[in-house]
Amino acid sequence: MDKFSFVGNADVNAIDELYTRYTNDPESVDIGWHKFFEGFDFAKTDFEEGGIPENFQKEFKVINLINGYRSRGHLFTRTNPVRDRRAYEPTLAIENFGLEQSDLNSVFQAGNQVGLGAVTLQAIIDDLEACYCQSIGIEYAYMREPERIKWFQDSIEIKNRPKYSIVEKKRILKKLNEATGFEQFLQKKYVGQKRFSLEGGEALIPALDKLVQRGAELGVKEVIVGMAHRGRLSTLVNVFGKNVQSIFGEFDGKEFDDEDEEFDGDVKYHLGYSTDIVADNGEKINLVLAPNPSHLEAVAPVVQGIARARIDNELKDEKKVLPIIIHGDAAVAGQGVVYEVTQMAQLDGYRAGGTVHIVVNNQVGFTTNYLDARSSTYCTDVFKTTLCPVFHVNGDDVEAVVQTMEMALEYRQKFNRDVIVDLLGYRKYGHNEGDEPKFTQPKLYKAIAKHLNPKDIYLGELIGQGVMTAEEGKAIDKAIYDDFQTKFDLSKDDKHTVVRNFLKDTWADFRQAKAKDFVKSPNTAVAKDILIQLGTKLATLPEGHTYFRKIKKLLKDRINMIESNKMDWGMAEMLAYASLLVDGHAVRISGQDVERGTFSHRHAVVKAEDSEEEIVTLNLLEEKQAKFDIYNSLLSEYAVLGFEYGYSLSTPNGLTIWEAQFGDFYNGAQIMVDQFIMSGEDKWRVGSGLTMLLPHGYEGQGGEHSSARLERFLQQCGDLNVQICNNTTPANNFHCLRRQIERDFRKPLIIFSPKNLLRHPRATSTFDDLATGSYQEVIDDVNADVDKVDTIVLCSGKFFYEMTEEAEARNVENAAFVRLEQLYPLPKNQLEEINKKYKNAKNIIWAQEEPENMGAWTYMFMALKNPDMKVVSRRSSSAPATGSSQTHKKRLAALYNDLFTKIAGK
Ligand SMILES: Cc1ncc(C[n+]2csc(CCOP(=O)(O)OP(=O)(O)O)c2C)c(N)n1
Repeated sequence: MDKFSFVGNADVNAIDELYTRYTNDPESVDIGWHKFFEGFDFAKTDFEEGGIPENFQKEFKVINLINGYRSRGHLFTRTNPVRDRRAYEPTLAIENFGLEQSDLNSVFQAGNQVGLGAVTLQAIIDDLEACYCQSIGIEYAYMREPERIKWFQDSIEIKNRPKYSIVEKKRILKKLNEATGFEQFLQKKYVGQKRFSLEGGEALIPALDKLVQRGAELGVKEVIVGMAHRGRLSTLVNVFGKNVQSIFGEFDGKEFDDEDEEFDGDVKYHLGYSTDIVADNGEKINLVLAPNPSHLEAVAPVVQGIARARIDNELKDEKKVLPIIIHGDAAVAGQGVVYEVTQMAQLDGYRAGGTVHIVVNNQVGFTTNYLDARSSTYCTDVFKTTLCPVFHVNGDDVEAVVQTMEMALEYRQKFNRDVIVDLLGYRKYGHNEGDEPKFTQPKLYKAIAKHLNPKDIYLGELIGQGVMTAEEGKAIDKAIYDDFQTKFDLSKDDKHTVVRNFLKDTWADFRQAKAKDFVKSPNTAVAKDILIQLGTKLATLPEGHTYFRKIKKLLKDRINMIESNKMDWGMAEMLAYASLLVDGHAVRISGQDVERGTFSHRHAVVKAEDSEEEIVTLNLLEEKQAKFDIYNSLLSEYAVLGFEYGYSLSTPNGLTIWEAQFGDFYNGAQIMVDQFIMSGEDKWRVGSGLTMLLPHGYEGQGGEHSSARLERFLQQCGDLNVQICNNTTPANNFHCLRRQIERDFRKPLIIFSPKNLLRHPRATSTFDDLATGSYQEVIDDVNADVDKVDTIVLCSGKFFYEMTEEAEARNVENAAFVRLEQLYPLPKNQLEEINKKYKNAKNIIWAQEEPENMGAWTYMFMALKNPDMKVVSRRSSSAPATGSSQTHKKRLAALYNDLFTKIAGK
C-alpha cells in the first residue's frame, strides 16, 4: 500500500510528490489515489506560480474529512443503547474541515478514497456516517502498519454492512432467544439467587457463537475462554452446550461428586469446563472454559498460558488455537493485570497468536458509574498500548455485533494480533439478582426498565422484514421454556454436582495424590554414565563461534566438576533438566533474567560474542530429546506467574517453572498464589505441577531481598495441596525437580531457593548423590555422635551451614543439626525416626534466621504440637530484615548466642 494513503492531514507537498509518481507510473500509487488523479487533471496546474486552485484545495479538505471519520468517527457513533454519549469536540461537522454547506452538492474525486468514485460531498458523508458512525465504532487509525490499516479500511468502507441470509438471521435470533430464555427461566425458578444475569448483554451469546462457527471455517481447532461471573452460566449452556440440567443441580446446591469429604469445590459461576462440539461445517472444535476465582481479570494470563501450551504441545500453529478473554467494563479499566497481559501478547515467550478480548460493557461496576471508574475515554483504552484495533458495538444491534465478531476474528487470524470488542449494553438488574440498582443509578434504571430486550428488538426487526411472524417468535420462546422445564424436572433426581470436566483428557493419565504418596519420595536417580554424558554435552559449546572468555571459563568449570566429581548448584540443576529432556519431558522456565540467572549461576543461554547468537546447550543433547524453553520475562510477576500456571495446567508431562528475581517479589503475584496455585485443586480439582523458585535467605541485603515469605505459603497448606521445599544441597534440589515429573500425580512445588548456596564451598554434591536414591525430605546430621547428642536443632535452608560452621568453631558436640528440606507435606515419620535415633536428646530447638513472626516457626509449632520445643529466631518484626549490614551482623551474633545458650541447656 502507498505510504500516503493514511496521511492524517492531507499535505499538498506530499500529494504533489504522489502526483509526480502517478504521472510517471499510474500503477505505482494506491488505487484510491490512482482513481483520484485519473479524474482530476492536475497536469496543467503550476503550484509555484499560480498558487493552489480552489477546487484542488477543497479536494484536500474532503480527504481530511474522510480521515477525520476514520480516526475520530468512533466518538460520534450510536453505540450506547440506553444513554446519551458524552459530547466530543471538535465534531465532524464539515465546517470544521473548511467546507461549507454549499459544497454538499459538488462532486469530489476524493470519493475514490472510500471506493465511491467521484460523487457529491453529501454522498461521501452519507457513506462515512454509515461506515463509521452507526452501531459500530472502530479505533484503528493509530496503527502503524499500512497493511493493517488498509485491511480495516477495506473491511469497513468497502464491505460496509453485510446482508445476512434468512438462515443466518434465524440462527442469530435462536442464540439470542436461548440467552434470554435461560435468564428468564432462572429468574422464575431461583428468585433472588445469584446468577450474574447477562440481561442487557445477551448479544454476547450470538457473538461467541459466531466466533466459534466462523473460527471453524478459518481453521480454529480449539477455543480457550476466560471470563468472570457475568453471563458465565449462559455461556456454558448456550455456547459450550453444557447440560442445563447440571446447572439446575448447582443452583440447588447439590454436593460435589468427589469421594474426598474434605473437597471444597466452588460456586457454580467459577467452575471450568471442557467439551468438544461439532461446528456447522462439520469440523470438531474443542472448547475450554478456564476456572476462575472472584478476583477479576486474574484469569486473563492463565488463559494465555493454556493457549500457548496447546500451541507448543500439540497444535503447533497459532491459527488453530483461539484465546478469548471476556471482561467487565469496570474490571478491564481498573485491574493492572490487563496491562501486563497486553504487554506480553507479542513477546516470544508468551504470545498465543492474538487474543480476542470482549468487554461485556454494562456501564456500571457493582454500584460505581463509569465516570468514577476510569480516567480514559473508553474502558478498553489500555489495549492501545500495543496499538490494537478496538471495536465498540451497540449490543442492541445484534447483526452489527455478529459482523464485528467476524471482522475481529478475521483480523486475528490474518495478523495474529490482539483485537478488542467493546460490547455496549446495560445491566438489567443490580450487580446480582438480590441487589437494588436504583439506590445508585435511579435515572439509568428508569431508562432500562422501559427498554426492550435485544431479542425482542431483533424479533421485531425480523417480523418487519417478513422473515418471521410474531407467532413463530412466541413458539420459539415456548419451546425453549418447555425444554428447560423438562431438564429442570429431571435435575431433581440428580445427586451431585459434577466437578471434573475441565481439561479432563489432558489429565486422563494422572491420578489424585493420597497421604501415603508423601511418606517416601520415589527413586529419581539417574545412572552416572548418563549424567556424565549429559554434563559433558551441556558444558560443551559448539564450534564456529567466539565466546566471551568468562563464559568459556564457566563452562570449563563445569567440565572440571565432572572430573573432580564435585558439583555446584547450577550444574545439578542443569543436569536435572537435561535428564528430563532426554526422557521426553519438555522443560519451560520463565521469569526475570532467568536465562543467565539473577545470580549468574545458570547460564542456560550463552551468547556468542561475535554474533549474539543464542546457544542453548540443553537443546543440543540428543536428536529426539524434548524441547527446553527458557524466556527472560517482562518485568511482571502477576501475569507471568498466572501464565505459567495456565501453561502447567495444559502440560502435565512437562516441567513448568517460574522463578522470582528475589523471592520477595512473588507477592506482586499474590493473587495467583492464593486463588490458583494454593487452592485451585481444592476448588476445581485441577492439577498443576507448576514449580516456583523463590530465592530466599538472610544475607544482610535489606527488607526486600531476604524473605520469600515462607510463613505465608505454610499458612495456606492443607489437603496436600502443594509441596514446600527449602533444599540445601545440589543433589537434593536435583531429585526435587525430577520428582515433579517422576510420579503419576502432580502438585505445585514451591522451592525456597538459595542465593549464597549457589557458590558455597560446603553446598556441593557428587555424581553418586545424583545417581542414587531419591529426594530427602529430612537430612540428618551425619557428623553428630548419637551418644553425645542431647539437643536436636531442627532447621531449614541455608542457615544450617552457618549454624554448623559456628558450632564447629565453638566445638559444640551435644547437638545434632537436622535439616527439614520439605516443610509441607511434613515428613512426620522421618522426624519421628530422628527423635528415636537421638535417644538421649531432651532438648529440641527450632532454629531459623527469620524473625519469630515469620519463617516456619509458628507452622512447626502447630504441626508438632510439642510444648517443649524452643525457638531460636530473630525478634518479631514488621519488616523482614534490616538494611544495615552492621545491624545484620549484630543480629546474627545475637542469634548464635541465643542458639548456643539454649544448646548449652541454659
Ligand atoms: C479484584 C476484584 N476486586 C473487587 C471485586 C468485587 N467485585 C465483584 S464484581 C465487581 C464489579 C465488576 O464490574 P464490571 O467489571 O463492570 O463487571 P459487571 O459485574 O458489571 O459485569 C466488583 C467490584 C472482585 N470480584 N475482584
